[in-house]
Amino acid sequence: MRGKTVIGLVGVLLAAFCLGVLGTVPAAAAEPIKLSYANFPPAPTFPCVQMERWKTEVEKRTNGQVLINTYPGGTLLDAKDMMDGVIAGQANIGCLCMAYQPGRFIVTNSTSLPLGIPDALVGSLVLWDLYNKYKPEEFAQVKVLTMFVTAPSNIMSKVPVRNLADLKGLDIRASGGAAVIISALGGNAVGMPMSATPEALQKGVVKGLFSSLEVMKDFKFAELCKYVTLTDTVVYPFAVVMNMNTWNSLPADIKKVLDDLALEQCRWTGDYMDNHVQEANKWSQETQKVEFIALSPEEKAKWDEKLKFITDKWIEEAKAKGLSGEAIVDDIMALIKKHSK
Ligand code: DTR
Repeated sequence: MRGKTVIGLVGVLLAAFCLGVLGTVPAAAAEPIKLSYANFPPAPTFPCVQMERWKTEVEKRTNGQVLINTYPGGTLLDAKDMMDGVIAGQANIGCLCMAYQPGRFIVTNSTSLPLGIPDALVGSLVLWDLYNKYKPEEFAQVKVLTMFVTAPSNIMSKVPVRNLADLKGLDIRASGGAAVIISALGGNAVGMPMSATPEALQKGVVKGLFSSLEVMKDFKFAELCKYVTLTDTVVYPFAVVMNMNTWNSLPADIKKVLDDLALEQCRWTGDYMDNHVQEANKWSQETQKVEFIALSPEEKAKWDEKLKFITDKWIEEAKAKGLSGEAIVDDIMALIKKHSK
């Protein structure tokens, strides 16, 4: 009887010792945390490429404790439902293009003003710093996992656009700040998410679009749009957000992995975007015989002149909404300088 008690006691002590020393054993044996990640455009496009990269890194860095199920192509949430869908918990994570809801994301959409963001890498770093400085109210209900922007936008069209007269009244698909710019240049801006654009181009609802040029390859727009007019103007800002209850339920070590990845993912995506645009341009020119139209300095000066009022007008509108519009614009200019070095 006594012998059995001793054996039992030793067993208990041994188990307690193992738990103490190998505290990770029960955790590793626990079920992994499964998270859904919704995205609106098709899988081969850049928002989904960055999503797959993030998934791979998170699964690796948490040793499989977190598994991410990705849903590209609007299969879980559509472009315009993304933010509210994540807030409501229809997906744990979602990737959204903030330019599709200009009135909702005023501070972060200011990166779409014509302020000279030179590329996606610099723009992404500018956006991330801006977000962290202002922490706008519209993100209070979610955890922001990262942000990034596209490369600057150019006009892709079925007909050549060599000057302002060619653009006059032309139906060009653009959203948010990009739509403001197309309108200011005299075009007819037609708003819709990128995911609706292939059909609109095919059916002739629009004659072209205003976006970063990697879509010429990723959406095969080069098969329809044989002209690119180089303006290198506006970028479109994106955010990746997580449902707040999901975030609050995560263990501290997992939260740290996700926080540590935020800036790295912003930089990775900007870099991927810039390189991918180069590849897409080569493909468009060499295999699709797309003509790239560079504006003469005199013509470009006329275009820039038309955009001058946009920033001042935005500052006034931001002020009317209680935001420090001037300070935000000054910050963007300073951040462009800082990150361009
Ligand atoms: N330029 C924005 C955003 C954008 C650029 N490339 C892609 C690819 C897939 C979805 C969105 C975007 C736009 O025109 O919507």
